[in-house]
Amino acid sequence: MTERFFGHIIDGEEVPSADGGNFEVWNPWTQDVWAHAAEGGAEDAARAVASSRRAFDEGPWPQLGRAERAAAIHRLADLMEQRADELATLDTTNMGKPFAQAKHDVARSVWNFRFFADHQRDHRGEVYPMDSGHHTYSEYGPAGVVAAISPWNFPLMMASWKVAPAIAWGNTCIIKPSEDTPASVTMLGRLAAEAGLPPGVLNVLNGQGTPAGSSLTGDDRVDRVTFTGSSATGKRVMASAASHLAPVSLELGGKGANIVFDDADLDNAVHWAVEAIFRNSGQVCLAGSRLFVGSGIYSEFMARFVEAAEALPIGDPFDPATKFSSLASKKHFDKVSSYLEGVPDDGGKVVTGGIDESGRWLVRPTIITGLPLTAPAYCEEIFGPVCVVNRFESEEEAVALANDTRYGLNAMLFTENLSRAHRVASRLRAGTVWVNCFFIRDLRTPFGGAGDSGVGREGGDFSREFFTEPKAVVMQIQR
Ligand code: TXE
Repeated sequence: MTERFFGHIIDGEEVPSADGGNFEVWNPWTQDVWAHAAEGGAEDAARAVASSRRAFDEGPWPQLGRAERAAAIHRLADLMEQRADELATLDTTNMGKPFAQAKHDVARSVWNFRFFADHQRDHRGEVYPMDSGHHTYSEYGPAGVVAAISPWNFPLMMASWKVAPAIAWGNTCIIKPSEDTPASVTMLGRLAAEAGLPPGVLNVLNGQGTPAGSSLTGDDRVDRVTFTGSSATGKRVMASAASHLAPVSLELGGKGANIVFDDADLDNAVHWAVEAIFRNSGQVCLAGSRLFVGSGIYSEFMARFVEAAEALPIGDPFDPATKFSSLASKKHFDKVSSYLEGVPDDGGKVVTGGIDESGRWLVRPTIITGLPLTAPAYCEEIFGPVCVVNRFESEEEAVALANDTRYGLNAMLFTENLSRAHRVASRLRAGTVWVNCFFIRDLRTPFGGAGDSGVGREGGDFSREFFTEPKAVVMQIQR
């Protein structure tokens, strides 16, 4: 047993599993077990839900004034800021992302808490004057107990997207981080207790999807289920929540289209094409993994894109020079590798990259051309540093190619033609479209996807809709 241990955080205390079970936590760069975490079972899940239920039903959290609740969440954000290096170290060690990116993720997580704390504090309701001599106003009360299930690609940040709006709106929350990355979210639970959040407002349950996650989603004391992960698991989560009619918010996978028109600013387009598929080693639901390039610039664009991909500094994620590192786990390395192994048989050409020969769980920045539109590597989410490229002749063809997918999370387009930018953005079937940029997010705006990319939207007022139980109060004004 290593010294480092991540327990569950229940009722403000860090506790082991009821049966004493635990699992190994890996460092994917060194390929060592560097910690253990509590293996949550049905009994632990039930205990966490009971704790959050009590904290909701008996208070004080849901009844606190908005300013007081905001202040408590800002205290948590302050602590996260003070311990940013520690949190980032946990994510880099546990997941393998370059330390500078992990620091950036912590900063964004802090901002999520601050944003939603202030958003609920400052929010305004609506009043509807009625011709009948009444008026109706809306009230947004907390929904109750939220079960949140988060993935491993942005361990702290994805958790913060869920936890921050959930608790800001007066709910209590149990978060189950991915079994691959329990570290930073457990620390978040410790910091919540240190910040003085009442016991049970934020519980952390560690463990596998089944039984830990499924015990949460299927518990009829849970009022909302928010999940980020694979489309296949999302369907199971939705079915489980349906057993007790808990509304779900699902943020699932993607196969983002990136369209570069002939009139694009090439420096900008190449820069973002690289970021869009190789940041976080491509383990991003928003990755621009299908790239479509106008035939007039195809040769020049490809030469520059390949050169930039090959120039990415690869190495130890704690080395400040590193921009690209290993994949997050052996399981994930095997998945990405299996897609690459199928490429030659499907007629694709690996222009650069491929599986690294070092024995690490490393796939180099990979660019593939010539794949048929039905090949698994072309149409399925690989979730790795693998970009499939096609050329197009017309705007019509580019839009058709981009929309030819079961996913609908995001798309990007690069053009200097303003009319085309608006026209194409409007025709793309995607929850977010970036024009001449990538990865920019304003937390007030809707975020989510269509088709296999998910159900619902989060962000700003969209999060309010999900994490509250809106009520209409009808007042008689004239007798
Ligand atoms: O995902 P899972 P995995 C995609 C990506 C990746 C693939 C598999 O393509 O290769 O999913 O990754 C919990 N009830 N994305 O296996 O299974 C699980 O413990 C309740 C896209 O990690 O979806 C973890 O906490 N919970 C993505 C979380 O669900 C369950 C991010 C995600 O696991 C459960 C990650 C169950 N029955 C992967 N089964 C994105 N959208 O960004 C599992 N879990």
